[in-house]
Amino acid sequence: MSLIPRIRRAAPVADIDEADLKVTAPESSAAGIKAVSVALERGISQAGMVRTARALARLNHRDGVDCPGCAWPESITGPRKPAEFCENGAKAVAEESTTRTVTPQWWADHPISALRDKTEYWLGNQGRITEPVVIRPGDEHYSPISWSEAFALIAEHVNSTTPDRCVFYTSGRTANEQAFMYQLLARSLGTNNLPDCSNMCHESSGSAMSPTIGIGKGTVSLEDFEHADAILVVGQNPGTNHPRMLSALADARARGAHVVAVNPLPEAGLLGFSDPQSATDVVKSLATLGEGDGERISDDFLQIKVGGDLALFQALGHLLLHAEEASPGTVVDREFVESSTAGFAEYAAARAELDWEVTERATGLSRFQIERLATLLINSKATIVCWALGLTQQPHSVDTLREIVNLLLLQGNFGKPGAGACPVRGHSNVQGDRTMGIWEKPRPDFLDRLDAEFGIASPREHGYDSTDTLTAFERGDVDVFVSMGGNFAKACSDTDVLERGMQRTGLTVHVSTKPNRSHVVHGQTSLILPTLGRTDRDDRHPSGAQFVSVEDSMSVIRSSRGRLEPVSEQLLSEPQIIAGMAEAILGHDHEVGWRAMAEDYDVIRDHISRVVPGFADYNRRVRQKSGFVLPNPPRDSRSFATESGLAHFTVSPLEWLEAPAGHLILQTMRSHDQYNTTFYGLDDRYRGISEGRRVILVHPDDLRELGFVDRELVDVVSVFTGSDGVASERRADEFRLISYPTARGCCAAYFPEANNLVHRENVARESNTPGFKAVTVRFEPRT
Ligand SMILES: Nc1nc2c(c(=O)[nH]1)N[C@H]1C(S)=C(S)[C@@H](COP(=O)(O)OP(=O)(O)OC[C@H]3O[C@@H](n4cnc5c(=O)[nH]c(N)nc54)[C@H](O)[C@@H]3O)O[C@H]1N2
Ligand SMILES: Nc1nc2c(c(=O)[nH]1)N[C@H]1C(S)=C(S)[C@@H](COP(=O)(O)OP(=O)(O)OC[C@H]3O[C@@H](n4cnc5c(=O)[nH]c(N)nc54)[C@H](O)[C@@H]3O)O[C@H]1N2
Ligand SMILES: [Mo]
Repeated sequence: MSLIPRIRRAAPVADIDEADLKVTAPESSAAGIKAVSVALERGISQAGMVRTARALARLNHRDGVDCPGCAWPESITGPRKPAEFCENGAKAVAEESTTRTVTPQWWADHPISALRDKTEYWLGNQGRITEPVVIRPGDEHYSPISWSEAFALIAEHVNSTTPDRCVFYTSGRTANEQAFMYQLLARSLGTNNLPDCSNMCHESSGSAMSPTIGIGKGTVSLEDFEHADAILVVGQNPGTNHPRMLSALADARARGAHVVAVNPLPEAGLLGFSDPQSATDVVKSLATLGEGDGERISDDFLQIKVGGDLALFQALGHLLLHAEEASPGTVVDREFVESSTAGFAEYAAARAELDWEVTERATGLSRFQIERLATLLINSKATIVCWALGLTQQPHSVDTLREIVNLLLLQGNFGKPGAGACPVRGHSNVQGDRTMGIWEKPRPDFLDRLDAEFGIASPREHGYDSTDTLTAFERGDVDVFVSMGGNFAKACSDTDVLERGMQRTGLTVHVSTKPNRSHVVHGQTSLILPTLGRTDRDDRHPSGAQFVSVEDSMSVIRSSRGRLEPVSEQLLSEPQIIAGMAEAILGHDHEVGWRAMAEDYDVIRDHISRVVPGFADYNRRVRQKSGFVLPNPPRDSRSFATESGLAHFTVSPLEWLEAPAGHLILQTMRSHDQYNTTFYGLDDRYRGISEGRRVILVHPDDLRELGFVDRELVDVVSVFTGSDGVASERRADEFRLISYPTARGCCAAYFPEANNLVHRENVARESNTPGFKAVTVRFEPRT
């Protein structure tokens, strides 16, 4: 008997109506009882009570499913909390385990022209795609196609062009096994065109850390939060994007650590927190309990201007050096600096002087606030600096992050308990994808091992990253675009330019779970290949049920095994789809044993164990209860795998973002009710904004100075001077201005609504990450 759930829940009929927008006062504390009730309500409406309970019961538990929400780790040594509950993790699961379906009949009912008018909210909420579909030139609808015909069609397109005109994009939900096969496919074919969402996300972190400390990953473990004296949370909104991090912060604070938030917005999760741990108790007593105010999370909140962090960290470096001069041997870890680092003298010389007027203008902070933070750091024996996208998506991001490395090096905050750099990664396996070789600039030693393992000849020239891909689309240089998850058309910058380019492309292939914008602004021919998600059971293999594995933000590798019955018998796993494409393109007699890998994921892991450092004995170690931890030289042994074997201080010129008169600096961010380009719902609860998304949050004094009023409807115009020296404008119409307590001189809007305002050349230097938090804008009244 098929266990495929028979109850099909209805999808929302209505799309977003911005006229319904509601605005209330922002909240000052995150999580709490409300979080549990909202999450359960969403789960039940998508998947029903039984399926929701089944999915949530095993979330982030040993031998369970790795939460597809974020990359925050679970404890591997300490006691596991009985119900590690996270509202947005539960929503991520509800989104995937939904019993709503997008069937061939659904595609027949919805012409592509009608789908182009829908928002991501409506598209994603239609449900899980049940069968492979195709649209060919002149068609008005996607229609069913068999898997073998789909693979043959891909082969036909790939084999009639050159590898450099094929692009293989990856989104960070892709687990290790499939990521490894996918990069192997691209390289067997002859291209390193492997852009991924990481290029738009934490690439700046890797670009800053690899040359300075010899590794592009964080150097702390979760246990370090139990030993830190000071924890800085900079450019990050954990209450929404990494809610389980709030428990680590609250525990640290309860034992006496100091937590300081640096952010232009007073985000609820940075201010206060109510622990929703015991979900069942909470649900039982929901009717009688009040929400409560929550405990404080941070001791101090520095409301910095967007782009002001480089100035802040330079000022902190100056103050620490100054304090060291006043009482030598008390601040700088001399022994560490002398034995393990290079470049200290140049750094100290560059930070000797400080212009306070400029610092205050660049940061929007007072000298007093910065000195108070410096005092905290001076007194701290172990400091962790956490950051996310508020620091990675600006022209000078790599400089800012190198300045954080400088500050950590000064006090020897590497390789000791309670200290280190903590870039908090986004997608649940984005870090693992890079470890598996999803990278447009692969290291030659990686390719050497790959070639030796498989008898292929990988190309050595670098391929396209995400921004290069956008430019290649614009130039008409892409013939085949394959997307392993994700929604590139909506996630990248300059979306109008990209959409036009994508529509000119010969073939687009989307391996997806749910409909999205990239499917409807497709290439001339387009395939949608439906796949199993993390929570789905993957057992249609000769060797029985399979599991996959992922790497979290702290380099822990763990298995993930889905248990839910898939919504359709037609779904294939990602390894099966990659093998199908590879055999069709490269032939059944290709050197690589594609089929064997797709049938038994142990075979993939055996290959990985011989190609990727740190994965020896992968199949045994991944089956250990707590998985295993990858080597991390700064953390494990205070050593730095740079060319010199030393960690490097660096010197960057001061830079910040300042808008010309009549303009503000716009940052784009996530609401509490979305996952990147997918929207769970329309309630950005902590910020008090619901039922609408086309809003711009502006400080009331800026609103007044610019001559606008709260709730006024405006068109937004961005200004950017490109490499040709020409200032160009981008427009996004009909946004509502909301008076909001953000820092002065800047404003905030939601991603992806504002993406079209970001010029494709507005990127972070060195990492090429789009300047999603550095857009100069002005408002025009609607006439
Ligand atoms: N529920 C949920 N979870 C998610 C995601 C999701 O969409 N939904 N996305 C996942 C992904 S892929 C990622 S990468 C992460 C993203 O996690 P975050 O980086 O937390 O995501 P953003 O919403 O972009 O928030 C950026 C934060 O930086 C602040 N900020 C903006 N500019 C500046 C600045 O110049 N300086 C400073 N100091 N702060 C600034 C903003 O006010 C905001 O609080 O979350 C992951 N987790
Ligand atoms: N303006 C602005 N733009 C941004 C950002 C920003 O802060 N501001 N952030 C950037 C960041 S950090 C990121 S990571 C990117 C995100 O960019 P992407 O990773 O490309 O986008 P997502 O919205 O995460 O992808 C959602 C789609 O993935 C598919 N999917 C979900 N689960 C699975 C699965 O298990 N397998 C497969 N094959 N498909 C699946 C579904 O069809 C869904 O529609 O966006 C970037 N864009
Ligand atoms: Mo991300």
